[in-house]
Amino acid sequence: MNNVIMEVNDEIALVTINRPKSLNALNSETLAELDQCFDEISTRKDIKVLILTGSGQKAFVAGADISEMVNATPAEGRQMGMLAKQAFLKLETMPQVTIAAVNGYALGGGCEISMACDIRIASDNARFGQPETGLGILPGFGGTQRLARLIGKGRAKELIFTCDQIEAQEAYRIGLANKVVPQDELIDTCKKMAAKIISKGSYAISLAKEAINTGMDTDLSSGLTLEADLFGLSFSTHDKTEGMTAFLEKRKADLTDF
Ligand code: DAK
Repeated sequence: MNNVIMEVNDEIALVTINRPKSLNALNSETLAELDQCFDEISTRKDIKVLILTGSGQKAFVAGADISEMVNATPAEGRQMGMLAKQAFLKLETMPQVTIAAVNGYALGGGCEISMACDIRIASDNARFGQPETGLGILPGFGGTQRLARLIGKGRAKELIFTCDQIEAQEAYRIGLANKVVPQDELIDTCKKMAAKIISKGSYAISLAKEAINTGMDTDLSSGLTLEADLFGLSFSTHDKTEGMTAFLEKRKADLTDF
């Protein structure tokens, strides 16, 4: 791969978008590589958490690649949109937990790919924004949908209509970032959170993720039914027997299902 680097250690895949000269802007080649990378990770049992970041100290991802979009035809634009939709949905629905390590600008498609992750940890220099309407387009990699779901309709509309960039602390205040840390602690903080998540029941976490994701897009009653179904399914696992027995025997549980 030319633009994406993946390293796997301790059941964590660190995926770095590596186009620092254009602030890690997403072109079609990078989207295709990410799609391939997410496909691989989603089938690997030896990976429990994916951490997604950008290379360098300045940007996570500064959006879709404007130099590629400027002359694109509507058909090419649609093709790019479908590629991103496919890759982002894989990221959002994979059984692994996904953490965006937002190490600088997360603009347009950058903000959008971070929102397809389960959790966003921001460095103190991170800036989030949806500048698309200033370019005469609207967010097209899920921004109008995921931003409103994460921070509410009113705030999402304000960010999208004004193109304002917000700093990491403001992103934290409105619930877009889960945590803000100094830049030199960003990856370690993500890895520590990943290790804590890995120490829990990975299969149960994947079911909880599915219940939350699907439940957010449905009515409460259907969401609660799905939760009950998946809760019942968790009673069939080794981890459920081991987790509860270990508690009663006052020992640490050895949870292995995934
Ligand atoms: N695309 C291409 N190149 C980019 C880029 C981008 N998004 N962002 C930065 N670069 C390049 C700059 O052109 C510059 O290249 P050189 O001049 O050195 O060759 C280099 O990265 C460094 O950037 P700056 O010199 O501008 O650095 P500054 O510190 O001055 O400014 C900045 C940093 C992040 C504030 C600024 O670069 C900036 O405003 N960047 C653009 C942000 C932006 O508007 N992003 C695009 C949002 S639109 C679609 C669906 C969705 C989308 C597209 C299609 N379909 C359904 C088809 C998504 C669209 C977007 O994401």
